[in-house]
Amino acid sequence: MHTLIFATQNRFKRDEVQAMLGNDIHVLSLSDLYYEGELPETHETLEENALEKAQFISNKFSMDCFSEDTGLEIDALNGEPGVYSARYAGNGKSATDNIERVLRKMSGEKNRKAKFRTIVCLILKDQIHYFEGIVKGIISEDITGNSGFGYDPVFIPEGSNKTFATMSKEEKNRTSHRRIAVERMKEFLKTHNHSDSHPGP
Ligand code: ITT
Repeated sequence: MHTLIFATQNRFKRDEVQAMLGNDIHVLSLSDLYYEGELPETHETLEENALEKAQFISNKFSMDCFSEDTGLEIDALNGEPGVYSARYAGNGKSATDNIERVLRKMSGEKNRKAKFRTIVCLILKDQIHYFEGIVKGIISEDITGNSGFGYDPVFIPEGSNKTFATMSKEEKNRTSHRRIAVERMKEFLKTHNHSDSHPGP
C-alpha cells in the first residue's frame, strides 16, 4: 500500500480526502508529522500553488506526497475568486467575509454560473503528476446550510437544488470536485504500485 503525506493545513480538506481514500492509501497528515507551519502559496495558478505545496513538504520530509489547490471560478466575475479563494476578502478574513464579498459582487447578476476546480499534485518517486476535478454549478442568492466549509453555503452543484453546505458529508464527497481529482489519483496509483517503482533486492 502507498504511504503518502497529504500536504494541507486545511482540516476540512484533510477529513474529506481521508474519507475518500479509505483503506486504499495510507495518508499521513501534517499533524501526524507534528508540522504546524503555513504552506507556501505564492503563485497565480492552482497548478503552480499545488506544486509548490507538494514540493515543499516532499523535500522537508523526504517522502512521497500530494497536495491540492482549489478555487471557485465564477463566470460573471471573470473567474474570480479563483486562485485567491482562501483570501478573497483579504488576509485573515473569514469564510463568511469571503462569501459576503462574492454575494455583494454578484448582487443583481443574472448569470450565476460557477465551478469549483481542484488540482491535485502528486510527487511520487520525484515524478510530478497532476489530477483535475471540476464541478459546475451556480452561486445561490442566499447563504444556506452549515456543513462543509468555505463557499459551500452558496454553491449549488449542477443536478441539485441545494447547496453543498446543505448536503451530508457523504453526499458532497460523492460528487465533489475534490472527489473527482482524488479518484483520478487513486486510479493512477493502482497502476503504479510500490513494486513497480522499487524493484526488490
Ligand atoms: P491548504 O493550502 O493548506 O491546502 P487552504 O484552505 O489554503 O488550505 P486553498 O489554497 O486551496 O486551501 O484555498 C482554497 C479556498 O477555497 C479554501 O480556503 C476555501 O475557502 C475554498 N474552498 C476549497 N475547497 C472548497 C470546497 O470543497 N467547498 C467550499 N469552498 C472550498
